[in-house]
Amino acid sequence: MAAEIDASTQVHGGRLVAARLRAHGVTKLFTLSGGHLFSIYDGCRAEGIEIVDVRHEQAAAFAAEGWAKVTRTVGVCALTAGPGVTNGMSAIASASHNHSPMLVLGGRAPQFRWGQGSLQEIDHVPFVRPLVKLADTAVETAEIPALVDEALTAAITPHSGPVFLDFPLDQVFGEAAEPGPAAPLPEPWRAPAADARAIERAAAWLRDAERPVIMAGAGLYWGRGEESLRALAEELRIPVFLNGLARGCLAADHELAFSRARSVGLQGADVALVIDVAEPDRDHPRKLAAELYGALPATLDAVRSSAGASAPGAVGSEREAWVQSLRTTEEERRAAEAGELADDRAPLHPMRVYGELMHLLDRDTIVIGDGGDFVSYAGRLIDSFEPGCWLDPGPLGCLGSGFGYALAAKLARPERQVVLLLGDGAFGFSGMELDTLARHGVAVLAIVGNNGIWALEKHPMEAIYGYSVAADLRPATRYDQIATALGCHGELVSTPAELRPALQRALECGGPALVNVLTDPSVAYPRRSNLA
Ligand SMILES: Cc1ncc(C[n+]2csc(CCOP(=O)(O)OP(=O)(O)O)c2C)c(N)n1
Ligand SMILES: [Mg+2]
Repeated sequence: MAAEIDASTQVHGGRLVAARLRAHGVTKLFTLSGGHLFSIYDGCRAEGIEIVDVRHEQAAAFAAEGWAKVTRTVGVCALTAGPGVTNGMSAIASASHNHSPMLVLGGRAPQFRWGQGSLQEIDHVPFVRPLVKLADTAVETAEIPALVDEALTAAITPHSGPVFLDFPLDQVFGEAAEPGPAAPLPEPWRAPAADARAIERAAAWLRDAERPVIMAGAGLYWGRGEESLRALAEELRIPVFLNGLARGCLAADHELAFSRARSVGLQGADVALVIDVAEPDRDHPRKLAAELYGALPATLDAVRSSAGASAPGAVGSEREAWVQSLRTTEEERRAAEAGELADDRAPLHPMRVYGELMHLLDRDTIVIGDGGDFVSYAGRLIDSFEPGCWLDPGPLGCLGSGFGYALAAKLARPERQVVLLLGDGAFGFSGMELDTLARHGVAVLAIVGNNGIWALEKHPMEAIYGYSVAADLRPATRYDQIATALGCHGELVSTPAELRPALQRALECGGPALVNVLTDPSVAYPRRSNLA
């Protein structure tokens, strides 16, 4: 239980940081040790914020992003001055692309001798600022609480994203009075709907369409629009396609949820309702009939009632034929996957890995992808049934995010299965975090698709040049032995028959586990473009 601070007591800056985090509901701080952060640690200890220490700052920062993705609250990490912050840059960029609300606390060399070359002295703010919604330095101990409030508010305000504060050593170890209670953070998803005329226009388009679709991305998830989306889709009988973080906002087995029929659906549609994080001043590839900028639940509810869809005959009979035609396509394409899902080659076809795994996943399993082709297959095959159950790196596509995401996901949802899908190349970026999982007893199941190559690069390079360079790894590396050396359960799988029992043992072992599956390097994911 945290000791109360009375307003007249002087406390150190680290305690001020932690008290504010605690007041706003933060329960975990992801970090890697550095003397510049000691007073923040001391404050977290006093305030009852759990400190989760990792083996590389990129994992701390990706864990903060992962926490945000799973909980839709701000994820927080503390990175030591200089190299700690520079090591977190990829995750900050990733959070920026994904609109993940995340607060990065940086250590900083002391202010009283700034410019004299203190250890780890570098001004972070200029290179962090282009990637974040707010980047600032706490130049006075007393201003720390207000700065933390401002940063958390900025992170959560749409479009949500990362924010950065750094704390000069002398200021964060110095003392000031605690300023009293914090104002609650905003809840932007409760804000009013978009402009009523735009809503009527959109509603009319959707009601009168013959072949409407809804396409939604991460913005649907951040905006907590899933319930309103389902009600709208059901009342107007509109097929729904979801990508990225929006997956699971409509369960994959809902009669209006489609994935394999997406290209057919988008090409055949006469009206599309696109829900995402479009910026008002961004050019759109196609002319828009109506633009709706408002809170998602209120806006989608208003579109639904304005369309008056519950009135008998409000939606034309062509609508059912459209839904049925997409269902036929969806089922045909799913049926066509059956052969590869049961492929019995050894080393395994990546599809077979998912053919087995699918039978072992719960409806609310959180699946995390970090890799190339191995994860592309997962993206095609793994169905999500609840929001926040599919985490991939997003548009920045940064390899190495998976262990941080998985650590945070399991800490945020300890009662659920968390499965981390890794390419063997991807494993190398943060494989030492197996040690973090073991030390903190975090029962993530990692599955390595071990093809001994950087497949997503090797196959395209060969297609273009007839040869490849810098695209090979050691074949059959024993990542399972690395796992056991670091205190986790490890399994090697060389044949399809071994796979399901190995996965079962790994899921039942009660702790972190890695299943190292040897996969066929000759299999290339059938993709239309590589870099677009
Ligand atoms: C940090 C980072 N470095 C490099 C890349 C480029 N890249 C994208 S996929 C890929 C290959 C991944 O290989 P692996 O994880 O083994 O998966 P595979 O394609 O073999 O299934 C590479 C190198 C990237 N996206 N991110
Ligand atoms: Mg590989």
